[in-house]
Amino acid sequence: MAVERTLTILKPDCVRKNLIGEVTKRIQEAGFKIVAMKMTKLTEDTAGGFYAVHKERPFFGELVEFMSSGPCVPMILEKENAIADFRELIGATNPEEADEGTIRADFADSVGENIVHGSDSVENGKIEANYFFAESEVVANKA
Ligand code: FUP
Repeated sequence: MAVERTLTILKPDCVRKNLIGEVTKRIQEAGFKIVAMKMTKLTEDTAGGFYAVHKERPFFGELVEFMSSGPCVPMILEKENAIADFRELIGATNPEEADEGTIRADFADSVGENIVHGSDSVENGKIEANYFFAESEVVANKA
């Protein structure tokens, strides 16, 4: 299996609930290497740009408001089969549909406030990683 990268964001609800440590621990214990990480607060423009694909959807306004409501923690994660494995770790977008033991099933309140983002393809992962990180902020994590 190929080594892939995925972009995750520990969303503002994750930060507000003091779950940065718990969620990061689960990510690392599942075998993902963190190769870039920062804390930042998105503006409505940067949140809207990130989710531009959803801009015609009825939930777009709330999504932008939520994603810019407080600090978040984007990370680039590296692992074999990272895209699919990470989406398995976090569970379905709607926490009510997420498998037991997944991050969203355990911690998310709703489909809108669902704790973490995970890229849905290698190609989108690259675009999303570039959205948050300069090449100089990405390290080769050999740990
Ligand atoms: P995911 O890939 O699991 O992050 O899900 P999507 O790309 O489909 O959706 C991105 C974000 O839009 C979700 F994390 C939350 C928000 N959303 C809603 O608020 N309502 C919906 O019905 C679908 C998505």
